[in-house]
Amino acid sequence: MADATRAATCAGTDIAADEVFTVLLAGGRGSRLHELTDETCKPAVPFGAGRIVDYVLSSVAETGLERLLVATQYRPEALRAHLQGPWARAFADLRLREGPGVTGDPEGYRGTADAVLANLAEIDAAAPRDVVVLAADHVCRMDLGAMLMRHRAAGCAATVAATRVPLSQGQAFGILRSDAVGRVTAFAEKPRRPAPIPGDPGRALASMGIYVFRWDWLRAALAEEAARPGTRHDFGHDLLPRALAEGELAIHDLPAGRDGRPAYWRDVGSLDAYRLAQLDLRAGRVPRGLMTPPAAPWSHALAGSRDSVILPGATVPTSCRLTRCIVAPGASLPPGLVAGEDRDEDARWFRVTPEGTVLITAGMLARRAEELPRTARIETAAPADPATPALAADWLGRRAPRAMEA
Ligand code: ADQ
Ligand code: ADP
Repeated sequence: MADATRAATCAGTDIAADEVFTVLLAGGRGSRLHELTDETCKPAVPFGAGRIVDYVLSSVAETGLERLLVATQYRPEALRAHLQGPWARAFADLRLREGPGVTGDPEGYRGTADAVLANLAEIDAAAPRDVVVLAADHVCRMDLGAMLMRHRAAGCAATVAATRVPLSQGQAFGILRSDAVGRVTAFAEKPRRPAPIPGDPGRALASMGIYVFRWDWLRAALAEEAARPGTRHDFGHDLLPRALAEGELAIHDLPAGRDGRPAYWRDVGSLDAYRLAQLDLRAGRVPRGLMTPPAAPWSHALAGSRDSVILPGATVPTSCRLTRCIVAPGASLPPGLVAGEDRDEDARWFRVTPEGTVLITAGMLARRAEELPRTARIETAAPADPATPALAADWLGRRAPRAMEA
């Protein structure tokens, strides 16, 4: 352990990279993205010129965490191709593990914790001191080195990353309270009535779904949880409350991050959050890492539709007028289509969220075909398969090629 010539350390820390094992939870269906996840898991849904998962992968790679296990379950095909393509060389040890749901077991994984339990022997063989568990569906740039340092300094078995969200959105998250020294004192998973931050009535302190666990603790806790009647096999519902009850849960507060980076974090699990985060990216409000996707150049194609998002492989004539729309890959809009101005009319054909985001897919257009003028395709949009930007190739090029285990 003391051999200074041996171990690579996590960026900005003195923590040896080989003491840490990272598990990326990438298996969820993402049902609140509706038709966008009909054919692919949420992490592989396009975002900017890349895919949602590029953000978390960038954070992991930039921190120098080289041992990564990606746990998948629902429709992993596009994710697998993406990992085997642009990302294959970013990690020394990248494993893609398909959950039982993929291989035909109707029960599939039971919850997020089960995705780790299912790979317990493999993680154990790597003998890590700490395990980082991350959700694959967040848009943020996260300094995981700072979080690991915080975890070690706090000395708890578990550390959860937290950020502030508008109180009105608190129901969608695990909501925390912490004391002056950064111990979590209360936690409720998706509470019906989220508690505001003391002294900050408009906001709640939310779990970002990013955790660091001491492996010896997590291994034992997973085994005990698996046998507990009534468990949901879930980090938010079961493992965090367990750590809290044992007085073993510390908080890593994102805005207090060591390096003063702007704190931007969005769970893009709903159509509204997804559309708004894409607009933030276009407006330059999303901090970029070395390998995060840039805004999609084609997303600017439509003058007068600045609050709409055209996904790669969609076709939108310039004569269309779109307001708050998401145009899905493969959708080919007829000239002159107006959408997003009359909710009731839109709702007859398209999906409209309560907040007013309109999702337009090829299937929805087909249902409406009778009524719409038939036209030739006008190509305004882009490559069918979004790729991680050239910058990434450049950065990755500095590393030796490595084969990925599949
Ligand atoms: P949610 O975002 O609702 O809440 P969930 O959707 O269950 O959590 O899953 C998180 C991640 O795990 C996603 O990336 C999902 O794709 C993946 N996943 C889900 N089930 C899986 C399985 N069986 N196998 C592999 N991967 C799986 C969580 C926390 C909250 C917190 C929010 C922050 O529970 O406390 O506030 O994240 O977004
Ligand atoms: P603002 O008042 O800055 O225009 P909001 O009222 O939407 O924006 O949000 C207040 C703060 O909460 C901002 O710092 C914003 O970045 C953050 N925020 C908004 N929505 C979310 C979200 N879903 N998740 C995390 N942080 C959010």
